[in-house]
Amino acid sequence: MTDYRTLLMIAAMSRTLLAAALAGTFALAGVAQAQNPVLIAKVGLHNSYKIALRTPDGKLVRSIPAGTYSIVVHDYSRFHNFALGSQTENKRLFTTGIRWVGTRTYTLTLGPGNYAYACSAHFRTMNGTFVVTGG
Ligand SMILES: [Cu+2]
Repeated sequence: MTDYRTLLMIAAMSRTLLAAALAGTFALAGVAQAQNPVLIAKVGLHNSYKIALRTPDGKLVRSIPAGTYSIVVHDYSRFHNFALGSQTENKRLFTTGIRWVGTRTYTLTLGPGNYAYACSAHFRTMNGTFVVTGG
C-alpha cells in the first residue's frame, strides 16, 4: 500500500540521493558536518562563578576522541566569558566577550592533546580541562 505521504517521502529521498550524486563528496561532507557530536559549554548562570563543558547528557567532558565537534556556548553573564584553548599547542581556539551574553555555536576539529577552558576574568577559579585522545 502506497499512500500519498509515503510517495512524498520517497520523492524527497530521491531528490536527496540525486543531489548527493551530483554534488559528490561535497554533499557527503555536508552530511558528516550535520552529525558532529555536540558539546555544551555554560558559564555564569545567574551570575554564578561556574563554568563547565558537558556532553548533551550532562556529563563533564574529561576525555573525548579526536574529531570535529559542535560546541554550543551559553554565556549567561556580563561578568564572565567562555574561552577555549589548546594547552598542547598553546593556542586560544575561541572566546566569547566578557560583556557579551548569548548563545553561539563553534564548530571545531579537535586533534589529540590537552585542552583547557576558562573565564578570562576569573581563570584561577573558573576553569576546566579535558583530554582529546587518538591520532
Ligand atoms: Cu568570570
